[in-house]
Amino acid sequence: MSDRAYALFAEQQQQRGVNLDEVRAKLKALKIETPSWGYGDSGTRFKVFQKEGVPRNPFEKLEDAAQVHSLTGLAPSVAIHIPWDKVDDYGKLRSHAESLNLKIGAVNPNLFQDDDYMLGSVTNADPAVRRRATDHLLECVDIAKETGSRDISLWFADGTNYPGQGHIRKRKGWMQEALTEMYNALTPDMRMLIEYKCFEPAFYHTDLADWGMAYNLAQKLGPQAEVLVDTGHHLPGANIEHIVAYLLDEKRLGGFHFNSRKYADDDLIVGSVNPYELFLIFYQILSAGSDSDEGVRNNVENIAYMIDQSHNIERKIPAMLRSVLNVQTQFAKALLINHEEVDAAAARNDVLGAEDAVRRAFEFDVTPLLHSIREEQGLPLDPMKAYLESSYGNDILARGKGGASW
Ligand code: PSV
Ligand code: MN
Repeated sequence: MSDRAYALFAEQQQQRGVNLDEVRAKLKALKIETPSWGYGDSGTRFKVFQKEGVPRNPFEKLEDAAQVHSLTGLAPSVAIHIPWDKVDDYGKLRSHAESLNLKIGAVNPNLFQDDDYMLGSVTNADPAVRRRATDHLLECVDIAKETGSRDISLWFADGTNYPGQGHIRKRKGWMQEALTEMYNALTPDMRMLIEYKCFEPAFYHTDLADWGMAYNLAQKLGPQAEVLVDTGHHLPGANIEHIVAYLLDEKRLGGFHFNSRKYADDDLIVGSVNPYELFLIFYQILSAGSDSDEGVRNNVENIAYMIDQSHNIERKIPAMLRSVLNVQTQFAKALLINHEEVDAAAARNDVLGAEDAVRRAFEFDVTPLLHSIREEQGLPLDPMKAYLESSYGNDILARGKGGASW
């Protein structure tokens, strides 16, 4: 892509009233956290395919994540899942991350893979199981202190498969009890991000099934509790950007787990199925970024953008590269929306004009802009090509098969 292509792009955008300095600054500030489990072997309930070269431990997961960051400049932190990433010395894991120019990001407690949790973790009718689950949450707060992580992301598989199997209201109380204990253990700079999901693995009811339940709980807990929106966790047809706008207005949008879905929680590469949805999510966020309420603007500044995907058949590192690049592309397009133009059309009840002002931004080719930003940052213009031409993918084959699952 030539300087000429960028010059043409810049001229076109300036004519539309887009402030390109601001666009460039926002693009350079975009940070997307990748999940350690996205580098490991994963699959469906039918089969986990084992791949050659998959990291064998959390240290190697960080090394793979460092490739994604060094080629894109977009992914400086890595979320961990405990016990998948359990190590004897978290200080050592943190130093390893730092030596790779990375940080450890959100700590994710795992309360869904132990036989004790079959009928629930923090909502189990057995107080001993609830105690065990709550202790794991507290353990994760301690780990976050050692790794220097701000966020602890909570997702519960808790739910029931049949009417009558569990007492829904009692379980609601137990959930609140456990999270209150955890909340009280947070240091003032930490956040608790509460994730919801409509179903799976429970098929009748899920204790935290939607954003309203997560929001209600966050409100009861206090200002350090916020809602995490996993884009794959809604019933078909849900308007995710509306949920995003609502939570932002309430100053409770903690972050995202980005991925794509066609049917349920498919965990496919973000932007591969519905890039327009991703663009519209960013439209809501950018519009809140200039809100007159300082609290809303602060919320926008503190959103944690994270990937949460399961690469079942595709190679892990290129899949993660594609994911962060897709997010960057849709973010760049959303930055081209002229909000004044949209608002003016809406104010004169020009429905089609308003829709056009939003959609037009999506239709621009942002490649010259992204190339120009990467050039300025000393990054390869095409990070995917650079990775495929590097020897890294071949070098890691020496790890053999049978690496970490998740
Ligand atoms: C559950 O489906 C989820 O979205 C949660 O965020 C988990 O922590 C993650 O996927 C990995 O299972
Ligand atoms: Mn998730």
